[in-house]
Amino acid sequence: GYDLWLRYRRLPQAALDQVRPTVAAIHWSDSDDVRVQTAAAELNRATAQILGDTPSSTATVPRSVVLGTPGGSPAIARLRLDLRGLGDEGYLIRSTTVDGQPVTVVAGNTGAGVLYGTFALIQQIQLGRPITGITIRSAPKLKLRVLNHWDNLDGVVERGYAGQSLWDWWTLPAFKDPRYTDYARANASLGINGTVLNNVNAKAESLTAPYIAKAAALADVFRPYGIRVYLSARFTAPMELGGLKTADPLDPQVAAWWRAKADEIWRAIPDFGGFLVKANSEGQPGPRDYKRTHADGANMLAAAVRPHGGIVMWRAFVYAETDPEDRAKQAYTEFKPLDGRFADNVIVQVKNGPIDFQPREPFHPLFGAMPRTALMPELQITKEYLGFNTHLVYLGPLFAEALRADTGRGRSVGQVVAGERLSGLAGVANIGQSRTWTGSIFDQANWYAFGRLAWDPAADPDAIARDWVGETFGTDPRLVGPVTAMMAGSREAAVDYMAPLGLAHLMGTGHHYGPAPWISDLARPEWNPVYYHRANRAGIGFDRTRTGSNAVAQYAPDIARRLANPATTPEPLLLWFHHLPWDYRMQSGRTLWAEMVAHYDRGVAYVADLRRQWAALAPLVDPDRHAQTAALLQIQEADARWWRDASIAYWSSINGLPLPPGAVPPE
Ligand code: GCW
Repeated sequence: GYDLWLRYRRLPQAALDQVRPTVAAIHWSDSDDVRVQTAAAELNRATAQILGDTPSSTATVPRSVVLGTPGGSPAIARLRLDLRGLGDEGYLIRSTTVDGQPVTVVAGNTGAGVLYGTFALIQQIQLGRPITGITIRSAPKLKLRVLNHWDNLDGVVERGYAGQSLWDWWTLPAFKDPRYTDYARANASLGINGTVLNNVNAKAESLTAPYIAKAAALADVFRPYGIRVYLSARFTAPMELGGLKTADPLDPQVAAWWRAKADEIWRAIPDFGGFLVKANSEGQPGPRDYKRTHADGANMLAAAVRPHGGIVMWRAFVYAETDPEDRAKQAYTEFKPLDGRFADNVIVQVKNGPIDFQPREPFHPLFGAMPRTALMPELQITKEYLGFNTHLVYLGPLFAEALRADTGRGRSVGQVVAGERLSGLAGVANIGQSRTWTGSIFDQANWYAFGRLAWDPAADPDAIARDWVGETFGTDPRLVGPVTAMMAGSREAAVDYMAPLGLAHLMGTGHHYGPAPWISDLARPEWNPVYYHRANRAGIGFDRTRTGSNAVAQYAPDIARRLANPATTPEPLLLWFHHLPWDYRMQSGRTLWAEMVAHYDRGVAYVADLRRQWAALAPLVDPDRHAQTAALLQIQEADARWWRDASIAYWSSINGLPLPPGAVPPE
């Protein structure tokens, strides 16, 4: 699994016959742009492995792939390609002729565009698609496409299920593990252009000179792949490292400390991206400790990084221990009044839903509600709440659902965040030292889907899965169709067996693995599952209408109106917004209770089916990857039954109802 989707294996003969004649040679001459050199090297490597021989790279042999920018390559310039609208990172792949010779051109306005175009061309070859007679134009819809690593300096990855952190802080900066290059290749192949190296629960030490030097070494590895490095910053670093008495953002000494720190970092990393900050959230320090606003805090840091062209990603994931308000409302309550108050190099990072990466949440009400503020959605690639690395849950549909959600303001979430100014998408990484990178083969697809959706939030998750399967397992249609279908329904299955019909936050305390809807005695009320499901003899669900917390009022009027009424609330979100009697009549005609049980059964049945389908694919997958996946599916099936049986047992202890007719009895 180490090769990920960059598995450059020889194509079957039929496909080879189609592709081979057109990749006889690679020509490039932007030798001063390292990203073009990277592109050429990658194409060389891919074609050598996929097609079986190394193409020459000199200009004298007949050219069949020409890479470059009009500014750096006379050959590209002569073609007078129309590269308008492609921006700094877009590309054009076009089959044409040069001096009577057929060529495939990969062009961009910058080396980054050439690099991304080259990976797109490699994908065509990997998938056995023709590369003659094609024109492919593509440019990213979002500017910042970044991974957030929740990696601690001691190597532990918070919510990581793929082993220790990839960054070996101990041997950096001297030793640049070749794996860092492979990490960069994988990201560049998806268009990911930034990485935040350390956990948002940040230690001040990450901003000390030794760690800056280590980060600089990683930045050197990533630069040829168009990837910038960012760091999570601890708000009280001026006190912990600088000996100041305060971290008050309006204190001139504090601001001066951050300016000097920024200068120091940019001296070591000239293309450093900036800071990510988790402030006043789950015990982290922040501007509220000094009675300042989140805008005050963010803008002070923004001023420090501004001279270097840096940015600040400021998280809106806040909920206070002392605040009795519905947790789902708190970020909006705190941030909405700050609209228009953030500096223009600040982007507010907002989780896709209002609670915390649950199997299903409605979209966050801040999207569309802060028209004068750049917002970037944060998705969780690591499956903290979706079965860690053991469950086969393809997150493409979850990500796409979040990005396509209609804000009620004429545009989807993906569209409102794709502004002219700063824009982006953050993904909490699922990567570690595991040989498979992500702790399982299928979790690689979630990294992949994140990257593809950051490039184009409107992309179709099933088409993304299909590409991933083809690149990862090969293009045999007997495999691609079934595996893509297995993936397509897997997230809905997880929702069914974990948290159907809009339920959320039912998981075990601390580790977040497995069911524990009965927990009611944790120190903070909003950590208890009972806070969220509110089940009693009369019914179940969280009333977020006017008779309850009125969280619906945070949405645009049309959406709010629909969500205020159970009859017009989408059933998958029903219990997120409403407390309803167990015999509430569902669209299927079943009672709510019978419907819940049917969902649990459906989820378990889906996983049982995954196992059967995967077993049947054994002849088409290499034994190692097949065996690992089969073993994990076995765990998943047991877990799905556990979720179902424990949940149903608990709910029926509360509602006193028997299992509905036709339900599968627990084991
Ligand atoms: O989901 C919660 C996680 C924490 C995480 C926090 C956050 C990094 O359980 O582990 O802390 O979210 O997003 O800040």
